[in-house]
Amino acid sequence: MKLMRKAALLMAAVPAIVLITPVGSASAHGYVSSPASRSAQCARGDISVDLCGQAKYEPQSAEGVKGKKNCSGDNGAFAPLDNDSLPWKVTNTGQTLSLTWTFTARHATRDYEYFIGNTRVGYFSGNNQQPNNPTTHTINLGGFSGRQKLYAIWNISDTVNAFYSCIDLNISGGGGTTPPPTTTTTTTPPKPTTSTTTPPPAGGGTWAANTSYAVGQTVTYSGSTYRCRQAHTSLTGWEPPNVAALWEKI
Ligand SMILES: [Cu+2]
Repeated sequence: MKLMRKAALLMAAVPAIVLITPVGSASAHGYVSSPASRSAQCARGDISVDLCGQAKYEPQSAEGVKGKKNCSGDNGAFAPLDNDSLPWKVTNTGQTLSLTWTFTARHATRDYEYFIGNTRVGYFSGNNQQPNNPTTHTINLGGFSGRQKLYAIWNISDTVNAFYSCIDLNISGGGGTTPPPTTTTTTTPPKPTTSTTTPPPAGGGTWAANTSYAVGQTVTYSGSTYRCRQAHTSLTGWEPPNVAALWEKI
């Protein structure tokens, strides 16, 4: 609905531009589809629509001016992509990682940049040409290890804008070559939890990692009781006090 309104506005306001540069006019762009970026996870329904915002419908439209280091491009409708506490799936990888962009409009491309924090770990020139769809890049993760957020940035050559994707990684060290990565959730052993002082409500239990929780289910953690807000499988790091999007303290 929003898309159509946007398109209608655009056509009414700037018909000349639409005629001259049809490729640049649609609100259709690109995102990292493999490994599943945060946008891709929203689009395929891994994350509840209520939590994802517009990324659910337009994973390819996290567009903002160049030079950002975030997941939304500071585009307000895509702000949930910047929320590290949502239950994003994490991709296990070695030091070598292949990433695939899916384009819904093949904008002429200045270049692609990949960052972990402020360190650029990948760069590919686009030669100001239209890219192939899809386009795959293989990067080296520069010795980073453990849980990292990779910023994938597609810089357009004929506008001030870029498109942003974030990929959550669990990187194993070494620097050797590794097989192509597969998208999997991390599996870690349950963390020991402290004993509770009050008995849990009916259906409750002590929170544990790698456990499926349904909406409304209650658990105890560190002596407090929490109610599940969104069905999910728990992971270490998603302890109820850490993830307000998943657990409501009661
Ligand atoms: Cu576009």
